[in-house]
Parts: sequence; structure tokens; C-alpha cells
Amino acid sequence: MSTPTESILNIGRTDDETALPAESFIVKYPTVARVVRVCFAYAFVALAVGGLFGVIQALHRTNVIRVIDSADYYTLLTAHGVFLAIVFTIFFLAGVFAWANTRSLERPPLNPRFTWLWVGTMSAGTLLSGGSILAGLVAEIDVSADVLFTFYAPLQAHPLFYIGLALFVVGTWLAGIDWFRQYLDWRADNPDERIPLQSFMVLTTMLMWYLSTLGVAIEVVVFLIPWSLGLMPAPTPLLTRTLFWFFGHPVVYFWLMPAYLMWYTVLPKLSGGRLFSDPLARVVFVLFLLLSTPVGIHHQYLDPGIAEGFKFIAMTNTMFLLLPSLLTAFTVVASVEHGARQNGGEGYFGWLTALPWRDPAFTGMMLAGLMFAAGGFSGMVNAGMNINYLVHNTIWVPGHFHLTVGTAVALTFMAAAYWLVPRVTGRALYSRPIGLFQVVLWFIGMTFMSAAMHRGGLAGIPRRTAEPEYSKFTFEAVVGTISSLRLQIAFGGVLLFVSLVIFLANIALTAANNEPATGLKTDLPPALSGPEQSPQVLDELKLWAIIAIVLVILAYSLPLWSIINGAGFYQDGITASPQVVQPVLEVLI
Ligand code: HAS
Ligand code: CU
Repeated sequence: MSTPTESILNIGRTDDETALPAESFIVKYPTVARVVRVCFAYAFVALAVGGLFGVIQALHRTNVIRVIDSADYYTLLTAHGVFLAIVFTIFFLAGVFAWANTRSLERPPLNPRFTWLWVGTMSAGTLLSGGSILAGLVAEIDVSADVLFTFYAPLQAHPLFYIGLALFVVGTWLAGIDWFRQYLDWRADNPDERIPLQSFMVLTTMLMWYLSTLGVAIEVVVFLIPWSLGLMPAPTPLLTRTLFWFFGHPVVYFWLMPAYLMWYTVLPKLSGGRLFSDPLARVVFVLFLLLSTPVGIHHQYLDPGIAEGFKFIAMTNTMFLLLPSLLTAFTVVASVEHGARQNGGEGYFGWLTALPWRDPAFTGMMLAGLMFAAGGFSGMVNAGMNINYLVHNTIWVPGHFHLTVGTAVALTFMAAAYWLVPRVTGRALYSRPIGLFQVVLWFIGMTFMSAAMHRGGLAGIPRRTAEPEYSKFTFEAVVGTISSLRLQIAFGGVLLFVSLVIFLANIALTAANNEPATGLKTDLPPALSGPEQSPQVLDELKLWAIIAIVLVILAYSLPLWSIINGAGFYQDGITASPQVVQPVLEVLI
């Protein structure tokens, strides 16, 4: 029997291939199936490494078990963030998008070499950046990259870290080109058809990604790489922060969109029904393209140097950005309810019992959605300028993003893997009951951890620190419950880690399973209200891209101009340029 890694990479020529139906994805598109497997393999290795660091740091900062030196805390925190929030999420989404675009356009990418080129570029970037962080843990090798996954000045990493990041992003750009070429090829054959929904989702998400990564590309290539190589002076922190958050907010939707793709197109099928509305789904993705980027300043409400008015505009845009997620909650739940009623479900809530809760793919996605309702709520709190002052830089914020990226996205991806891995390997899922146990365990672990983090944040516990001083007089005096919160965070973190190990084991055993997968024939059902009912203008990708660019120019040109005018490109002397210091002096003297 082959090892799990060999199995993941070698499928396409398994003993049981003959048992698979000719219409199944793996038989029709063996190369794409292989690309998806490689992307998933990277994603799962990153998940394992990042998850391990997660539990180590949860136990460390809660002072339950300490196996690392506090001096290494930031290296670990950087690895945790980069491996999970960047490598795991983006490699997994690359696999999902490659699958979805090919499946819905019914054709493979034009040139397999080009496809492997982007996989290779993303891999090279991962090895450089990931390697430089991990090497930082070995005292003799000085390639330190302790800058966290929010990498901006004044913290500085080794050039290899930034070069790896740049390569990784270039890899994703090439992937997008691959998917657009696939689409244009399809368009030539189908001039009058509506863009198939999954492909529409892939393309709008990639347009959003191209626009938003401009910020990080300028930050990394123009400022951070030359600075880390010693070729240029230190850039102004505020400028690099602003360029980072220009990308740093939309990246969260880059993680979320593939999860939504699964909720819109696969979850209805799993529940036994059909998507409620194809037009609504298109509206949602167009809204994300338009609104994801002009809100980044909501991460900078506390940054001095950005006028309150610009912050207010970002807040207003953010409130509009709630709309596509609220529409999603409605559409997805309506589709699932439709499925339940097809299965004989009745009553206001009785239909909930007619759903396939034993299926880990279904239950995982539903629990992810349920948690996202809470995560979305804490996002609304974050987004209010005045309330943000209370929670910013406290552990409330990690509480928020463990519900969003750590559950809405990560749990959906795990659930999706239970459904997709058999489709791209041709092998049956090793164990459904274990999978079910695993997704429920994630939900429970996250409930403990993130609820305690939110409450801890309100009590003033800071984020990003190895020594939050729980036991010292200050915190205990303010809220007597801190100790129990501390233990809830540690307990939740351990449950999450156990769940992660079970997930990885289940997937590895699936890859090595000799039993062929079944049920690969059935396709995804059409929507109840189909594309013919959605206005043609929704498919005008060029139009939406242009409007998105205009909105970004409106939201960012003045703030960037005023930052550059006020603080300059580079720090000189203490940091501030005369334009900033002078008015202050005039007031003081
Ligand atoms: Fe956020 C900070 C605002 C969504 C991730 N966010 C972060 C950070 C991360 C992150 C990583 O305005 C920290 C960055 C750092 O390190 O500093 N966030 C929002 C808002 C939303 C939001 C308004 N965030 C996300 C998503 C993320 C994510 C999604 C990752 C994937 N966030 C903020 C703000 C900050 C912030 C400020 C800065 C905080 C600070 O001070 O530093 C919205 O998009 C949320 C909308 C969501 C909803 C929920 C809809 C409900 C649905 C559920 C459907 C149910 C189903 C199942 C399907 C309105 C769709 C039903 C089940 C049954 C059983 C029936
Ligand atoms: Cu944000």
C-alpha cells in the first residue's frame, strides 16, 4: 500500500480507477484533479504546522503549559498566522477554484504547463517565506521574520520572507489568468450563454483579488524588499500600514468567497434541494467585488495621521458591505430549507430534523455558517468607529477572526474536503462518523475559545502578547473571572487541536483508502430561480471591475495623498516630517 502522501499525489492511475464512472471529475479531468490534490496537500501540511503552533501559543499565553521561550512567541505567532491565514486558506481556495471553474465550464485549463507554473510559483513562495519564519526558530540561522501575518513597518523581516510573499502573490495572479483564459475559451464557444455560476464566482473573486493585491504588491516590492535589503531608508509606518490594510481587508473575503461558493453550490445539493436564487448569488459576488477594498481603513480607526472623515467613510462602506453576507444568510438558509422540505420536513422549525445531519460535509458547513452569524456580529461591533476603540488591540479581535476565518472558512474547508477529496482522488472517505465527530468537536472547541476571547477582550486583555499578566493584581482586580476565561481559552484551543489531528488523519487515511468512492456521477442541481431570471448586466464583468476601481480611487486617493504629504514616504529622523511637526509646534508654543 502506498503512503498517504504518495496516494494524494499519484491518483489518476489507481487500481480502482476502472470502478469510477466515466463522467466523474477525476476521470474527465485527471490533470486538474491532480492539481487540486497538490493544492490540498500544501494546504493540509500548512494546516498541520499552523495548528500545532496555535495550540502551543494558546497554552503559553494562558500560562497553562509553557514549552517555548517567550522570546520565540512572535516567531510562533507569525508562523501560526502565515501558515493558516495565508498558506492553508489560499492553497485550499486555489484547489477549490481550479475544480469549480473546470467543472462549471466543462473544460480543463488551456495549457497544463501554465497551470503547473502557478502551482510551482506559489510553492516556491511558500517555501521561502515559511522557511524563513521557521529557520528563525533555530538560533544559529538569522533570517528572522517575526513580523506577524500583518507585515508592515516598523517591524522588519529578512528579505527572503518578503520575496517569498511576492512570489506567492504572483502565483495567485497567474492562477487567475489561467481561470480567465479557461473562461474566454468557453465564451468563444458559447457567445450568448450566461456565465456558469461557479465560474462567475471564481472570476468576480479574482477581479477583487487583482485590485486589492495592488496595495500589498506596492508595499512589499516598492518599500519592504528594498528596505530589508538595505537599499532604502525605512518607509513611513503609516504608509505601509495603509497599503497593507488596502489588501488586508479584502483578503478576508478572498478566504470567505470559496466557502460561500461551497455554501451556494454544494450545500443545497447536500441538503437534498436546490439553490434558492442564482441571481441573488450573482448580486452577492458583485457586491463583494465592489465593496471589499474601499473599507480597509476600518482596521486603522486608531491610527493617528488619518483624518476622522476618511475613517467615517470607511465605516459607512463597511456597513454597506454587511449586505452581501446578510443576503447570503437568507439565500443559503432558504435553499437548505427547500432541501429539507423535499425530504418531507414540515413546520416552522420541524424541517430542521429532515436534514442529513450525519453527513460531516453538510453538518460542518452548517455549523460553520451558524458560527459565522456570531462572527459577523462581532465584525459589526468592530466596524463601529466608537465601539472599536473599546476592542481594538484586545483579544476580542482574535475572538472575532477565529469565528470568521477560523470557523466560517476553516470549518467549511474541512467539511468541503470530506466531499471533494473523494472526488479528486477517486477514493471513498475513510470514516463519516469520525468526520462528523471532528466537525462537531471543532464547533465546541471554538465556542469555548472564541467566547472567552471576546469576553476577555472586553475585560481589557491585550492581543499579540506572550505575557498578558492575568494573574497580576491589575487584571484580577478589574474582573474576577479572568482565570476562568484563561482556562476556557486553553481548553478550547486543545479541543481544536484534537479536532485538527482527527481531520488530518481522516484525510490521510482517505488518500490511502483502497475502496473506490461512490456517488461521483451526480451533478450539482440547477437553481430554483435560474440565471435566465437574473439581469444580463450582472454578467458584465468589465463594468463591475471599472466601478470597483473608481470606488477604490474615491476611497483611497485622498487618504494616501494626505499621508504622503504629511508624513512622507520615508522616516527621517524621529519619524515625522516638518509638515506634521510644525502645526503641532504652532499650537503648543
Ligand atoms: Fe473582520 C478584524 C469587521 C468579516 C477576518 N477580521 C479582522 C481580523 C481578521 C478578520 C483576520 O471593522 C484581524 C486582522 C488583524 O490581525 O488585525 N469583519 C468585519 C466585518 C465583517 C467581517 C464588518 N472578518 C470578516 C471575515 C473574516 C474576517 C469574513 C475572515 C474570513 N474585522 C472587522 C473590523 C476589524 C476586523 C472592523 C478590525 C478590528 C480591529 O480593531 O483591529 C463582515 O463581513 C461580517 C458580515 C457577516 C454577517 C453574518 C451573516 C451570516 C451568515 C450565516 C448564514 C448561516 C448559515 C447556517 C449558512 C453579517 C452568512 C445556518 C444554520 C442553521 C442551523 C440554520
Ligand atoms: Cu476588515
